[in-house]
Amino acid sequence: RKPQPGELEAIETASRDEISALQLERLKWSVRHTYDNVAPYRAKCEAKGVHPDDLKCLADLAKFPFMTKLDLRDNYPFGLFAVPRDKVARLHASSGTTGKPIVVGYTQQDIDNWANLVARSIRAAGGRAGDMVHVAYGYGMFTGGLGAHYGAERLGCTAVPMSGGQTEKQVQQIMDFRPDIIMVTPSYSLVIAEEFERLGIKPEEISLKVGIFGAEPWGEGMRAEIEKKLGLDAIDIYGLTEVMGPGVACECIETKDGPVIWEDHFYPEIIDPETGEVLPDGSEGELVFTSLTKQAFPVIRYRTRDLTRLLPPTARSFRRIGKITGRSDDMLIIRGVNVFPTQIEEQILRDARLAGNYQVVVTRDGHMDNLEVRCEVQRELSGKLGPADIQQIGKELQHRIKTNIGVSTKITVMEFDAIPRTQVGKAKRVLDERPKQ
Ligand code: ADP
Ligand code: K
Repeated sequence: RKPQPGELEAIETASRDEISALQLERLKWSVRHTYDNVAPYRAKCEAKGVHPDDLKCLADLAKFPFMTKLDLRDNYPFGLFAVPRDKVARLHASSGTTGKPIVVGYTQQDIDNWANLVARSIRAAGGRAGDMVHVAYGYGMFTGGLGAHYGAERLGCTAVPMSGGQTEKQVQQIMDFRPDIIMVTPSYSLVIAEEFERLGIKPEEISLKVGIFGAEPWGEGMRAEIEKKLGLDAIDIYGLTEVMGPGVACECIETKDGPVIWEDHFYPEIIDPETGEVLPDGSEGELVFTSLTKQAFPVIRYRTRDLTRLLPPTARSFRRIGKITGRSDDMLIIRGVNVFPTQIEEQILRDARLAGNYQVVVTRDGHMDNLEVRCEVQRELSGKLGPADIQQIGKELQHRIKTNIGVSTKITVMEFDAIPRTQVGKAKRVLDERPKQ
């Protein structure tokens, strides 16, 4: 399934000089476009004393201000869009740090580029026109489902919009339709694999040849396990809503050595998360992206908070990213869904019966992450509520978190003062008890 000569786009095997020249030309356009059309971005540039004319070479980008999730939150919902609302063909959303999600938009051309890049990603993973692609990423406001779907169709594949959940039906359908490719979170792929095991179906009886896995970190151990249990090649795809969605970078089947960044559309930098200084390729730091072609929602130096390294080109002329080793903020990824402790806090505080002290405990049960929220009733209610009241409080909180953040939780409502207080410094809100990758 290694791509044959002629199957790749010319830019995928271009020289580094050609790539840099294209990047500079597009970068100038993108910075100018954002400066001219996004008032909050222009204000940031003015405050820093930089202007699009200052961009003469790629390295000049380091003079420009960063964009962060906070900028998206402050300009909710459409304040950072660079085109009029009626030119926006699609909206998607992802978790913000608080109750309000962050919202991104795409013009028809943005959707088109995205479909092309996901098609390129599926091809890098070994997919070809005519293959059947079972999409088990969630559809809806998340970018995963529709992003994968449009890319599969663009490559000329048969897209199966299964979405997440209903594991028995997933397995039944894979057996009946015989897809070649599955696109899903790595953790859920193992749940599907276990259902196959339970039914006594062997890896060699499963039609899948390639799995394209993303939305959460996973390591080489997990790759080996997925490949063995499902009898396929497991490929890593990376992306984030703010920058586009899945397909910002994707591994190639012939090397499986880290996602290749589609550098003709996204310019990467690695920075020191403390100082903001740009670090040389190979150093570990925070990944920063600048979009080079996006019209509706351009990002200039967007801080992903993902910690990783930039690696030299191998299977393609573009650079790669190493495994994501962590985050420079407190975002948790639970079954592919981004969750901030502050979002949980907000839902707890909406119930006047609950005190503000809480703890979020993340554990791994088999392959799936579980989130437990421990909270306390107010001092004056402590010891006075019966089990039915306690249960009701928990049920309501669980429902609010599910509807507002999109993640299932186990809720433990405790008496006042049951969660240990820290005497010094910040409260320890998150206990991450998952084994290290
Ligand atoms: P997606 O649907 O691609 O997960 P989100 O915006 O919901 O998009 O989440 C993006 C975040 O998910 C990234 O910043 C990163 O932390 C994580 N992520 C996405 N893909 C990967 C991957 N292949 N490996 C590790 N982390 C990933
Ligand atoms: K995610």
